[in-house]
Formats: sequence, structure tokens, C-alpha cells
Amino acid sequence: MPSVTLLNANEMRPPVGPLALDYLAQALEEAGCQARLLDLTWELDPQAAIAAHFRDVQPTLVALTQRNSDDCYLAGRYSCVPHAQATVTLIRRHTDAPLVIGGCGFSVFPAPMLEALGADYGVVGEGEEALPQLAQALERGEDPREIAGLMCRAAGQVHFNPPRPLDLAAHPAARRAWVDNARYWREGGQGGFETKRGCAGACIFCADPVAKGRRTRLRQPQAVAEEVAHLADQGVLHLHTCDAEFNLPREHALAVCAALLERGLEERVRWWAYCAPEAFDGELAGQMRRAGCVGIDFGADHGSDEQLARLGRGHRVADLERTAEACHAVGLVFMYDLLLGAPGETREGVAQTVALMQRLEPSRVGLSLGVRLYPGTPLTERLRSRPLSGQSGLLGAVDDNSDLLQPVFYLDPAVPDLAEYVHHLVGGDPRFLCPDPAAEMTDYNYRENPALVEAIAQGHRGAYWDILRRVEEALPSA
Ligand code: B12
Repeated sequence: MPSVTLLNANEMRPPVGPLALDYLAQALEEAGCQARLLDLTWELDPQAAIAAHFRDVQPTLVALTQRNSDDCYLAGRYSCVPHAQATVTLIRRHTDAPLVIGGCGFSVFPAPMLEALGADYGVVGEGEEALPQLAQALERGEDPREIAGLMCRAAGQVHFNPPRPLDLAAHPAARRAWVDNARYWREGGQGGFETKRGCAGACIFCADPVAKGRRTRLRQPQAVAEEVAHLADQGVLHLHTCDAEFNLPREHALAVCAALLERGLEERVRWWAYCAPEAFDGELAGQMRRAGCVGIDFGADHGSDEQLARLGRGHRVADLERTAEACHAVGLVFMYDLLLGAPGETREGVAQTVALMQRLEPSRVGLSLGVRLYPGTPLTERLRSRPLSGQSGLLGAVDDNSDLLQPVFYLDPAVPDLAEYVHHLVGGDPRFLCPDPAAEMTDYNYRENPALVEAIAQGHRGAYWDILRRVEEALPSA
């Protein structure tokens, strides 16, 4: 029987559970493969843990999940590649088994990441079919190169088959039985679950359609509820959705809420969701609230219709006004995530956005300043039609980095002092999770966030912005 060691080496803190590995382990088992998990997040001595694991086990394949390529945060610009390289070196020292990588961080940068890590194979997109197929092909000594989504190097060349999106509705409920979800809940403050994959949005900057596909594929609402029940049985009582946007399509969001209510899960778990400001209204807010949702993070991006249109967003300021009204009416705590500094940004636009936030009174406002450039997005491809080197507005590793694996950001030259300017406009309002230029600008980065880690250790749970809110407002844990 083919056997696969699933490996997580995510070093970020607070620790976020490797949801992918719970899903992949189940898919391997259902395909007749053996799955073992080695979660280095919990290991104080990763080298010893790797050595001990491969002393006992010689798998057919080692499968490494690479969730992040970097922290995608202008002020941090932390690349995850060196840590992943070090992990691969350790793995290679202790096993001859071939190595495959996957995950969002990989799927956005497949060829350069395959090269940088020296992996044998990569899987672009979903792994539930490709991973068991690869393990089986290797066990039988067959050529795996026809597998959809597979990337590999042979004779100095990279071979790649485009991924084939899965029909998620045909997938059974996830049992969530491999990852130590209870420990992630205790030390990371939350669990995660997915209701769909893919995004049909046309946002010019977003990596989601690149990594997950442009066609939205829905899980069965009853299967989602069953998965949430499995997590609740493990004591994982605070959850975050892991979709691009929970409310797209709106009817599916309503159906998921109904399925949660049918199982009485609103009594057992609290959950937070990412939502798009369009397709959101009072009825959905009410139904989400009844189904146990206690907080929503809207991808608001900007407070001017012109800039929203430039960003390719599907909503306008009027939609933001409606979301605020709907959330206030049902008592849902909510946050707006902003993206300032994209092409077309102006000082007036920034001021208008901050003023809109102050008027709509969300519970929190998260500010991202500057846009991380991901290959394959309309914005990046437009900028790359000319050599990047020498273009104005680009920050980060612009030279010798044409694949953009090292972080590169766009910050419109019209607002070169954006961090200082926003800081001035916000004027110390604690609702704004705002990079502080004087404090190394790290307080809205969940990569290495000691304040959050401490709050979770004190018993706080839930979405990180909501934990930060509760700490700041001296409220009890959710
Ligand atoms: C929800 C979410 C969060 C939540 C997490 C909630 C939770 N409890 O899990 C919060 C808000 C905490 C969060 C934080 C961050 N996030 Co986040 N997050 C997401 C989101 C929307 C879903 C992640 C998820 O779990 N998806 C579901 C799982 C099943 O998908 P998956 O991991 O991709 O796995 C599938 C495939 O990739 C593949 N696969 C995965 N691994 C492997 C391995 C092998 C061998 C194979 C074959 C296949 C395979 O198969 C899996 C199943 O099909 C994604 C975007 C997205 N739509 O995925 C961003 C995303 C992953 N996050 C991102 C970032 C940057 C971050 C932060 C670094 C932001 C910051 N600076 O604070 C932090 C890092 C946190 C950490 N410790 O790692 C980026 C990463 C981009 C990149 N290039 O690195 C993404 C892609 C969003 C974006 N900007 O486009 N995030």
C-alpha cells in the first residue's frame, strides 16, 4: 500500500491549523493509501522530530504543504522560502523518498518554488485527487506525468499539466481526524472549515482565482455541518471560514446556515467569516447570526467608487453602507479590510476612505498598505508588460526576481508617505488596525504577533481582529 508522510512546517505564530492536511489525509485513506502526519509546528526540535519520524517510517512519498510564500505584508516582507528550504534539506538528510509540495503559497509561484526548494514534484491547486494518484503511480513504478495539476522536472525541463477542478459537492464530509485541531484551537485560538472553493471575482490584485480557480465549487451544506460537528466533538468551538468569500453565492451561504441550525450547531460553536460586501443584506446577516456567526470581515478595500472600479471589485460604497446597516441591526460585530495604495490611489481617496469608515462605525478596520504582486493577476501582468526594474511605485525585490517569489509590492507614487498619512488621519482611533510607522508597523500582521499569542494563552478565542478588539476594549473572551 502506498504510504505518504504529510508534513507541515508553518512557523508563523499564532499557529493556524493545516486544514489542507486534514483534507488530504482523508483523501489518501479513501483512495487506499496510508497517511501519516508530521506536524513540525509543535516540535521544539524539528530536526530531531524529522530524524525520529524517518527512522521508523520509509514512505512512498513525502508531501509538504506550503501555505504561505511570505507574509504578504509590505512592512514585514518576510519570505517563507528560506525556512522551507531548510526543512527540505532536513527531510532529504533522513529519507530518500520523493518529495511533493502543494498549498496556496506553492500554487501562486509553482515553477520558482519547485526550483527554490528542489522538490521532485509539485501539485498546483487542489490535492485530493492528485496526491493519491501520485503516491499510487510511484508505488507501481508508473510515469506520473499525466496527473492533472502535477508539475515535475525531468531532463532539465519543467513538465506541467493544468489542474482539473474537483466537484466538491460529490465529496463526503471531512472527518478532520488527523490534525490536532484541539491544540490549534487552544494555542492558535480557532479552527477552520471550508464551504466552497474558487472565486469568479475579477479583482485585479487577488491570488485566489490563480490558486483556487475561477469557477466556484460548492460543498454540500449538510457535509459542511457534519464537518463542523466533528470539530465541535473535538472541543474546537471557535471557527473561521476558509473560503474566499462565505456569501458568494448568497443562496449557498443561507443553505449552510440552515444546515448548521438543523444540527443545533449554533448552540455549540461560534464562527467568523470573510464576506464580500455585495450580495449581503439584512436577511443573510440575521440568518448568519442565528446560525452561530458572531463576526464578519468584509473585503471592503476602499471608500471611493472610482477606486473600487479600478480594483475590479464587484461592490460600491452603497454596498458598504448596506452591510454596516445590516450588521448593526442584528448585533453582528464586523470589520472592514482596506487595501490602500493600489494604482490610482490619491490622498483624497485615502481621506475619503477613512472618513467613510468613521461614519459607518465598523467594529474594526484592517489596513493593508500597498499591493503584493502575484503572478497571474491582471495587475501584475499589466505591470510586467514592461520590465519591472526602474518602474515607479514598486517596492521590494524588484531586481533579479522576475518570478516575484521574493515579495514585491505596488504603492502608488501619489501617496509615498501612505503609512504616516493614514496614521495621521486615523489619529489614534483604536478601531483602526493600522501600521504604526513609529512602531515598526507590525501590528496588523498575524505572522509573528506576540500580543495575539498572549491573548490566546489568556483564553481569548476567535478571529484575530476580534481578539485584538476584545483585548483593547477589555472585554471577556468570546
Ligand atoms: C482563512 C484564511 C486565513 C485565516 C485562517 C483561518 C483558519 N482557521 O484556518 C487567517 C485570517 C488566520 C489567515 C491568516 C494569514 N493568512 Co490567510 N488565508 C485564508 C484563506 C482564505 C483560506 C486558507 C485555507 O485554509 N484554505 C483551505 C485549504 C484546504 O486550502 P489549501 O491550504 O490551499 O489546500 C489545498 C491546496 O492548496 C492543496 N494543498 C495544500 N497543501 C498541499 C500539499 C501537497 C503536497 C499537495 C499535493 C497539495 C496541497 O490541497 C488542499 C486541498 O485541496 C486563504 C485563501 C484561500 N482561499 O485559500 C488565505 C491565504 C492562504 N492567507 C494568506 C496570508 C498571506 C496569510 C497571513 C500570512 C497574513 C498575515 N500577514 O497576517 C496569515 C498567516 C497565518 C499563518 N499562521 O499561517 C495568503 C497566502 C498567499 C501567499 N502567497 O503566501 C492567502 C492565499 C490569501 C491571499 N493573500 O491571497 N488566513
